[in-house]
Order: sequence, then C-alpha cells, then structure tokens
Amino acid sequence: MLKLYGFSKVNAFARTRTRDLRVLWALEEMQLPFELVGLDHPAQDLSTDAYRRLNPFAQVPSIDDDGLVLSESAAILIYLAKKSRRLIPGDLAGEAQVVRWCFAALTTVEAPLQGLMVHDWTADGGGGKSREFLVGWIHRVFGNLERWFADREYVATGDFTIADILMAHVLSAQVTDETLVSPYARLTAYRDRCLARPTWKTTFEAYCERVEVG
Ligand SMILES: N[C@@H](CCC(=O)N[C@@H](CS)C(=O)NCC(=O)O)C(=O)O
Repeated sequence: MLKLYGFSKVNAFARTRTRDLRVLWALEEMQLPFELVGLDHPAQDLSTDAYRRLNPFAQVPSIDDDGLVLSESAAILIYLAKKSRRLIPGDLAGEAQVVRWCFAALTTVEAPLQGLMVHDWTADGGGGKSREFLVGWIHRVFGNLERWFADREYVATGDFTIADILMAHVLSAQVTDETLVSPYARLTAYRDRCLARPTWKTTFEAYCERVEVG
C-alpha cells in the first residue's frame, strides 16, 4: 500500500500551506488508495534517522510505495501521474510540456514568492531595497504568466494536469499578500478555477480537520 508522509501537527503559519497538500490533492484526483502517516513537526518527527532515509532534507512530503521511496513534491506527482495514467498525457511531447510546467511552478514562480515570504518573516518591516527587488521580480513573473493565460485554460495542456496542481498551490500557498496577484485577472481566474475543483475542496477540508496547530 502506498504510504504518504504528511503533517499531523505544524505551526499556525504553515498549516494550510504545506506541500503535502499537493500530493493529497493529486491522490484525490487520481482516486489512488493510500495510507497517511502523520508527522508531528514540533515533536521532531521529521528529524529521526528513519525519516531521513525517506527524505534527505527531513521535510514533508515523502512517499513509500511498496519500497519505492520518493521525496520532492513534483517528483512524487510525476511518479503518481505516470503510475495512474491520470493528469499527464501518454505521449512524450505532452508529457514534456507537463514536466516543463512542473519545473516552472517550483522554480521560476515559487522562488521569488518564497524569497518574499522569508524576507517578510525576517526583515522586521525593514529591508526596503531587497523587498522592492523581490516584489518587482514577482510582478515580472506574474505579468508573463498573465500573457501565457491569454488563450489557455490550463497551464501545460488543454486539460487539467499535475502541473496545474503545483502551479495553483504555489499561487495560493506562497502568496501571502493577495494584492500581489489581484492585478492579474487571467492569472487569478486560472488559480481560482483550479481551486474550485471539488477534489481540492475535499482535500483541503480533510486536511484542516486532521492537522493540528503546534
Ligand atoms: N522542494 C521540496 C520542499 C519541501 C518543503 O519545504 N517542505 C516543508 C513543508 S511545506 C517542510 O517539511 N518543512 C519543515 C522543515 O524544513 O523543518 C518539495 O517540493 O517537496
């Protein structure tokens, strides 16, 4: 049976934003059976030797699929999509587009958003110039995505894929200031279209019910 290692307890800021949600959402879309192993972050459950054998960075998420161990949310989603033959095209060209946009979500888009988040945690309201740089970087990325969505419903192909799970999650969980994204009507509509899927609502509600603040 596929085991997913996700949070059972995590701090209040991270709760509702954590990357195990990407895998939980994908599993809900794919209707794959799994067993959830809940980890308590404040109790140091991620820092054991046993867990580091699954995830060398001592982070969530990880999976163990009958001995096949994987970490990194994008790698896990690509594996699950190929295993279930869901949310990824079967042809090489279509698969390449999905992989391209999985990388884009977690590098080109997530990096400046995470940079700003970390800046705002640590700068105590100061750091004007570096904040200005990060905000400008985010607007450049969002402006380019807005152009990309001029004639597209989903990011990688004509259908909803795992790249949309990653992109929509990044555009919600990593955006702490909605005014950053609200000027981009097509981008916002795209994100909200993905998050309106019943599979996301089911996933998010179950997570909120289960995961404790600590
Ligand atoms: N690149 C990794 C990042 C994983 C990651 O940052 N996980 C966070 C939760 S969202 C974590 O486990 N943080 C706990 C820690 O670093 O102590 C992925 O996409 O899976």
